[in-house]
Amino acid sequence: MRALVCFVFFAISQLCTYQSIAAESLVSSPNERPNVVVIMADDLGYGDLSCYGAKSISTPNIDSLAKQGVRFTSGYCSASTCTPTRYSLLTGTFAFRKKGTGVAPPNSPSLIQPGTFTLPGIFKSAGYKTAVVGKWHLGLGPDSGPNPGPQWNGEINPSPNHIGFDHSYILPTTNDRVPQVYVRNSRVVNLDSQDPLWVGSKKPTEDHPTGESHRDTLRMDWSHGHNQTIHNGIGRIGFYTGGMKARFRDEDLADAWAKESHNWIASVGDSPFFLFFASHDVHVPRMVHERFQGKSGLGPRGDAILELDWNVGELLTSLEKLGKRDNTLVIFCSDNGPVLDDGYKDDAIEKLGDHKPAGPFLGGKYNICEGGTRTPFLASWPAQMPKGLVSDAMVTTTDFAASFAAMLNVPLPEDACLDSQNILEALLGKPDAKGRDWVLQQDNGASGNFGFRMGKWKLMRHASGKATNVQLRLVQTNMKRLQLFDLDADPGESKDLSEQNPELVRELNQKLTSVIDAGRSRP
Ligand code: NG6
Ligand code: CA
Repeated sequence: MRALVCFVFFAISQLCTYQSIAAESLVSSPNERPNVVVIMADDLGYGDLSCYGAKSISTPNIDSLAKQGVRFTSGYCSASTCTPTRYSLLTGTFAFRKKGTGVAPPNSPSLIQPGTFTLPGIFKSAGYKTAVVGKWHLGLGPDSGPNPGPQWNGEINPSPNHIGFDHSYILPTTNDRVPQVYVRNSRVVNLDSQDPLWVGSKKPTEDHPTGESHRDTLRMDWSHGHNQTIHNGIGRIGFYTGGMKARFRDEDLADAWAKESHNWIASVGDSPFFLFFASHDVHVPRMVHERFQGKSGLGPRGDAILELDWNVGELLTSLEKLGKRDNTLVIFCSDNGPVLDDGYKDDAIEKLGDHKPAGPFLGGKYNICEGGTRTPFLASWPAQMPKGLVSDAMVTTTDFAASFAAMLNVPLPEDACLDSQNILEALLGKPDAKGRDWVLQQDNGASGNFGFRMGKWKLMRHASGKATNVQLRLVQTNMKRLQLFDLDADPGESKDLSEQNPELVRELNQKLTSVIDAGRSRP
């Protein structure tokens, strides 16, 4: 078996060499360099889109990407929560390698400090204009010195503008965490200096209204957590005061992202561009615009899927109108798998009906089951790519850095993008492109739980014995340390085959351990 594994790795390394040569010739002329838009949905599961088999909901705009490009059946984000996935997306390095990259609190310092080699930096050095619009959730401000974290009332440094983005318009954390303000290019938008913004983790005054003390006034009640400062009738995680003119309505986020993206793409003129479009849908609180409320029949979670689909449609329309759709590679993915009750009583469970947010897979957000990280993944570049293709190649969000570096002939420094692989051929839907040979799945990071897939085999390794949300019901289950699944025969990870295949379990566990211990997995 060991010989077989070695041979597979040798073959793959040869294939990677071949892939990068082929990729260079594929897009060698600068005129053929596409604009790139990465759309990352939030908490969207494999089964949440009609192009992935959902019957109770229709997502025509996102589905159009599948029709005009490639739909991946083995597309993965790197972690089953937001912050670590975004960290590895932008750095090309697995988040578990850097401490403190679990779900970031409101005053978190920037988890990516200036000087880090980043995905937007790759585009920038190839002459692209770069922007991020949407949810950030990677911290802001310095991580050392007298005032670590975001300087809400001044210039926020570092912000996305200091780590590779020319332009940024962001929701700083996630919308169930304070504060509800936009930050554009390092400054809180519409902040009145007479009404400074304060953000903290302790109640500022005894009489500060909270989701607990004023529960009867809430428009959306909480089920766990989310009972601190109230804004827009919704209890949040964390406390804040001031900045009243800067605060937005949750209902207006999707419109704000659409408008800002359109204006920014219009502003770049003929320059090639990279846009990271990070939607907040379908994360809690699911308080969508009035025109989507009650429209899905699945409750606010379904309504948020409709709003997300609308947002993607607006973005595609902007590209069309600006004459840029044909030469723009649009990638659609998610930051982690689905969750139903994520802390608010929003009928996600009650109105679910037959809808299966994770499709055929087990689990979702917070765990290492397939549903946690195997998510919708689409790529479409009308000028160059095949249309309507379904690909089983394994591709991950961590691989964008090495893939686009290869496309743009940007060399990767030895000590950067430590886990990113060049899967450009697979991303572009080239026939026979295999993508990755293995995929590592982490949860929020601190648990030490990992999933590891090679071909059809999936190893689950639970260091802590605990797994959350396995049945999408926020349950804790006692998990056996090592389990093995045959994903071809059993995509739902229901039959543990570890006892029948001890040698295979040992091999996969050793490979997983070596990826972790080596400190890097990029050759
Ligand atoms: C959890 C929150 C959850 C969500 C998650 C982060 C509670 C009880 N749960 O701690 O609501 O905010 O963090 O989600 O507070 S993520 O998609 O941004 O990773
Ligand atoms: Ca998320």
